[in-house]
Amino acid sequence: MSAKRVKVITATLVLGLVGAWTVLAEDAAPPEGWEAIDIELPEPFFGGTPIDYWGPNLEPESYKDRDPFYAPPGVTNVAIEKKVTSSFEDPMVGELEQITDGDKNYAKSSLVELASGVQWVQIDLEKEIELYAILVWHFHEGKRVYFDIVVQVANDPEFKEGVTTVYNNDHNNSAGLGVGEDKEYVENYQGRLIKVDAVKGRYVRLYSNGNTANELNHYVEVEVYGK
Ligand SMILES: [Ca+2]
Ligand SMILES: [Ca+2]
Repeated sequence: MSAKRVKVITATLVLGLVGAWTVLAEDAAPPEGWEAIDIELPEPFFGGTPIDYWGPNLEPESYKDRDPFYAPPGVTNVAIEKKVTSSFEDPMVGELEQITDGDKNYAKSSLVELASGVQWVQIDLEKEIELYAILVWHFHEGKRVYFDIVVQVANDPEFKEGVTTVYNNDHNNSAGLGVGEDKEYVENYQGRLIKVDAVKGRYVRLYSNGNTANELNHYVEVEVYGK
């Protein structure tokens, strides 16, 4: 075997090992004792028109299943059936209580529609809870991107004091809540899982500011994982 060929083989092996190591590092084991949390997904919607939108801040669309979500034992969806309030109390379609009713279907009968502009919905978890994720479905009957998604946790129902922002993809501060560096994303039936680093709070507030199809704001369901 020529010296050159040996070099090529060696280089290939090294690259292969580095590649395998990188995959292992990305799939780093969760903290000891944490469990994969069961998430019930709705039926996907097939069809609709392709999305005609690009932004420098848009995450490439993923067609894969989401990686398992790990959390300490006992973490469940603590938002189910909890009271929802909003900057727009009388939705144009649906009722606010549908945001935590467990129904995540894409159909219009499962949709809550709020007015245009910056609007928020807020879930009262009834007591301070340690949070590990917030999972939101805005809309999944077709492809859309929702703008200025900001998610905050606080013990103050007015969100004036002790506010922790756990997601903000408003890069130009058009919602006026500060500049965020999270990504925009195309909605789908898997919802958006926002990991939260054991932040404690009683209230979760989610902002948005229209979408690629119209200026309105929508929710199908919000789940909050904590204990
Ligand atoms: Ca619902
Ligand atoms: Ca913006």
